[in-house]
Amino acid sequence: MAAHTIISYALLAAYISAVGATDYTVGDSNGWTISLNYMAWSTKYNFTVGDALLFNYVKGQHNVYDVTQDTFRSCNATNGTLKIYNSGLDTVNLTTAKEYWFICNFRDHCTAGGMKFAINVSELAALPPGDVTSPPPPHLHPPPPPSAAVRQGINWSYCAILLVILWCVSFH
Ligand SMILES: [Cu+2]
Repeated sequence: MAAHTIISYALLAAYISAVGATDYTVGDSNGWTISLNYMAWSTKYNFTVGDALLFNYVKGQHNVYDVTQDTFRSCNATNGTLKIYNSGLDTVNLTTAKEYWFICNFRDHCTAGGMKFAINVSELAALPPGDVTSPPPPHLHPPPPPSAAVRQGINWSYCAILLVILWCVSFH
């Protein structure tokens, strides 16, 4: 197989791993707690379908309500609650491209404690044109077997150096 084909696959694989699903811990190292600005936290990231939010808190001291926009605004979860999480370590899979609203429904944590935020989850981005060399037609070359680097978890920079050496040997 030509070296440039191998490089194409390596770039494609690297790109896929770069855009892969991400788990975001809400509040980062602070977790889900009062007196943090979660609206500000939520603007730090771009969330896409397949990502997940991890809510980390002491069970019984907080909870997580996935709510409608109206309930998010009012902090009144009498209705407009889509889902409730209260394990203390909750994973919320972002499965749909839409706006999500989350509050804590413990006492005044939503109204006064800052425990509310909204995120806009977008579809997975398409491959940008020109960013990755087109792979060859599938029937001309069989797909490469999983490389040793993938199976053994050797890091990508090591793999890239090997490919550059291979490329140099092939063309020079
Ligand atoms: Cu709370």
